[in-house]
Amino acid sequence: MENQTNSNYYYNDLSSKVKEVVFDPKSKAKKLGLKSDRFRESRMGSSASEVIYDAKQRDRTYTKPEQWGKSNYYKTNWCQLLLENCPDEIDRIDYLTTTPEYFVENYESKNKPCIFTNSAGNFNIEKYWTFQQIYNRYKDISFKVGEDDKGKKIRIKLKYFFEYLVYNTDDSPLYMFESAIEDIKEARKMIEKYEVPKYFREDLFQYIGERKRPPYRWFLIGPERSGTTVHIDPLQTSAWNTSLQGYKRWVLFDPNVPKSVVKAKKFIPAGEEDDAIQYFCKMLPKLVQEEGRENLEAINTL
Ligand SMILES: O=C(O)CCC(=O)C(=O)O
Repeated sequence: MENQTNSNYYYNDLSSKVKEVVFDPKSKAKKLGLKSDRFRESRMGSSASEVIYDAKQRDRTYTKPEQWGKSNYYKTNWCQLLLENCPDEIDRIDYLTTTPEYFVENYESKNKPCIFTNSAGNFNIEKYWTFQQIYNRYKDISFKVGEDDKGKKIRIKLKYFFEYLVYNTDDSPLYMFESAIEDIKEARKMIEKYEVPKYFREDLFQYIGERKRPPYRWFLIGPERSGTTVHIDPLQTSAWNTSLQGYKRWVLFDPNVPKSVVKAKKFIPAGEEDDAIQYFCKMLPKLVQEEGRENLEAINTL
């Protein structure tokens, strides 16, 4: 019952609770544990600014880089509101005590999502995956942050992306979304630095052959407010994700819910884009209101 109240609360539009907040990149860098001098400035350095400007120009040709922050989300407490009012509608399963058989019977075979607690142990976060460790190891390596209109990958050096992570003021920032770690010689070591959870040891994509294998292994770093629009994964499979730092908001729809409903395009605010921040702040609450929470087979969680 408590969950129910919580969910209804979030699904009500939170716009009336939005407040102005102070943009403070120095404390953001501190929170992320980034110690290098380049994160002690009050704004992004000129090399990073140029690289980012160029990437933005190529990534979204329908809007100018100057327009990326037009809604001033960065000056608001929207992300905090989404965090505090997240309806927790997903089962938690203890990785340490749940057998693969139990998981298959109760979740995988029913197409039911869940979150494993105690599973980040498959990654040695302190030793390898803190922001500072990632920065030290990979700062001069380029990773994918977008695609141009011809589908060509846009890659930038991680050191510039980390500056962007700290200093950007975009409404829906670039999202580092590398889909081919195995193609980047200097980053391949990452693959040895985690263990595939015991439930997912079978690699079904191997059966389609290496040439046709779709992207199946990603490395993601998302600045505040970044995200993907609702989508179906390659070959309709379900991914497992481990969140190593920070928070990530999810909404998962049952495959029966029509795409036209899920996408909620008619609720895109005038003059805005169809992106994750708009979806969670503005479009999803309207969609739920129109459909009725009880009629919409969806799960929302952090
Ligand atoms: O991190 C995201 O925004 C999406 C991750 C993803 O695409 C997936 O697991 O399907």
